Amino acid sequence: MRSATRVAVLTGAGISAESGVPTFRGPGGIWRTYRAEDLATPQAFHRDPKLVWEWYDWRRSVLRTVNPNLGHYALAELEQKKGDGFMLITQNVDGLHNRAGSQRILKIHGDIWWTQCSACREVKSDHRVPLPEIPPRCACGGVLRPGVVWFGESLPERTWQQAQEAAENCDLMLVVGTSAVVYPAAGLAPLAQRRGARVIEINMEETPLSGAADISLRGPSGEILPQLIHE
Ligand code: BJW
Ligand code: ZN
Repeated sequence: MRSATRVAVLTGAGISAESGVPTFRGPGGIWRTYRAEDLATPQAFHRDPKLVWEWYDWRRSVLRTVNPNLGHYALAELEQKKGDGFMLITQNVDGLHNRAGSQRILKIHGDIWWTQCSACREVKSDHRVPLPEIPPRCACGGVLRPGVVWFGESLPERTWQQAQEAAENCDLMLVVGTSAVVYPAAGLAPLAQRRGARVIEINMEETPLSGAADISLRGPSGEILPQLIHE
């Protein structure tokens, strides 16, 4: 941690768990109650945009009541220490890394506070909770969609390219709070390792990545990250 000059960090839902944001898989996970195919695919949105937006509107209302935790703050501090050699790649759409002060962020699955017009493709920030109209509409008359990446969709091209570059060029990668089952994000740590980086995993549980990681730290990221960064 001390000697690394190029640090890439990949985060997943687990880093926000201690803030009170539900994860997707595991106990209390979103996909235990809801089917991903009904809510997080382009087909689901095409079928029932109102249902999908009601779900996102509800998640946005929950996110309004939570705050970043010590794990998010520790990563913002690490960015201060490492400067341009730091990159945070997040699968999270919750905006908590921004609120903790991180700036060098690649949001590979988008942001729940963005909307994208299905007609003119314009992406905008929209923090209204609840939305005044569901589904919300663009000034051009088109239906807006949440600015997130659903199953079967490609990741935002430029952002994904930058994430791959960060993984290829880092000497240390931290992988925090992700089940490491969703691709292509789950391929970033193996990519970094093939290019010679050390990988440290921080997770409450074992994941498909644990065996290959150089170090696997088991526990809550809100406790482990501040310790790692302040040692
Ligand atoms: C803690 C903790 C604490 C708890 N401290 N830790 C078969 C094989 C390979 C790939 C595929 C396949 N079939 C289909 C695919 C592709 C698919 C995929 O990967 N599916 C797999 C699930 C099988 N991927 C895609 O479709 C992607 N696109 C793509 O591949 O494009 C190319 C393509 C184009 C056309 C056709 C086919 C391919 C897109 C993936 C988009 C994912 N979207 C979501 C929703 C985002 C919007 C929203 O929020 O509504 O992204 S799904 C959801 O999963 C979300 C997350 O970002 C993502 C990853 O989840 P994450 O973050 O890892 O969370 P959890 O809950 O899984 O894990 C939490 C972890 O934290 C656990 O390990 C806990 O132990 C831990 N934890 N508390 C530390 N306090
Ligand atoms: Zn439009």
